[in-house]
Amino acid sequence: MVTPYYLGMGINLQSFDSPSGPAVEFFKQQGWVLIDTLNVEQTKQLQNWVDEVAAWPLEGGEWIHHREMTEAGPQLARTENFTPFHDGLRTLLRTGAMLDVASALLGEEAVLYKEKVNYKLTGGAGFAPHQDAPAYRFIDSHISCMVAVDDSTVENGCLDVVSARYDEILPMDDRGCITAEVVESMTWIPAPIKAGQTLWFHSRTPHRSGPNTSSKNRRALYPTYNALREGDLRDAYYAQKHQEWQEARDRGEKPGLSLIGDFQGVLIDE
Ligand SMILES: O=C(O)CCC(=O)C(=O)O
Repeated sequence: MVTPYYLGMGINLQSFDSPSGPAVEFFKQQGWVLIDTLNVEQTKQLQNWVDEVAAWPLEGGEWIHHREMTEAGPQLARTENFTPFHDGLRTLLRTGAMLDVASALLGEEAVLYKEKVNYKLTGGAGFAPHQDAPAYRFIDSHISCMVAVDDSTVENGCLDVVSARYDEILPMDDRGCITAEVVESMTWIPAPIKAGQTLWFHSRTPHRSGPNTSSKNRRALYPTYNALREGDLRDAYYAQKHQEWQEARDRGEKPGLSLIGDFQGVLIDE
């Protein structure tokens, strides 16, 4: 049985001082843990930073914006590769407490592998049940998290996770998502979290999310970290992604949002 404490309140970042402390132990058991990362002021600043990133032009930068078609018209779905171009977000995700927690949960020194904002604005689509690990080609030891920019609720499409099922890569369908039979056999826990909290999850922890059917946006950062022992591979990751997208375009295909087909919305071809 999962201790609800960890979903309701989170562990205060200040008390996260030991690689063998309760957060790490809980993470080892469940494959996820909730940490209170940002205070109210820092959360407001994060919201401003994400507004700034969302206002960057669609073309002309090395960041990558993706848009989806919703009932309200075209909306931003995701921005990737933004830390080189935003000082505040680079400092938040590549140094300090976030990196320390990633290292403690990985059990060794971590480095940022990639980063994205998922906007999930009103009407934005959800994500099919999947594990992240199959999309990470170059690394074996990695961890992801969701830093909530806005409160994330059942209505606006929070994550659902499965506890204590991160031991193996589960059977996948042709999109790289978990097969329907396996999805039905598992217990999914809704994980609503507050703006400023971070839900850390193992890269094999099954997760999914519904669409945003509310009138409130549900923006979140998703940094992924890998063990530095395997190398600082962030540039290689984006180079490979650009190459695969170009190859898809050259074949006359539409590039997807991810390297697996988990996104359930309709992408607008740029
Ligand atoms: O933002 C969400 O609702 C889920 C995102 C997700 O699972 C992913 O981007 O892999």
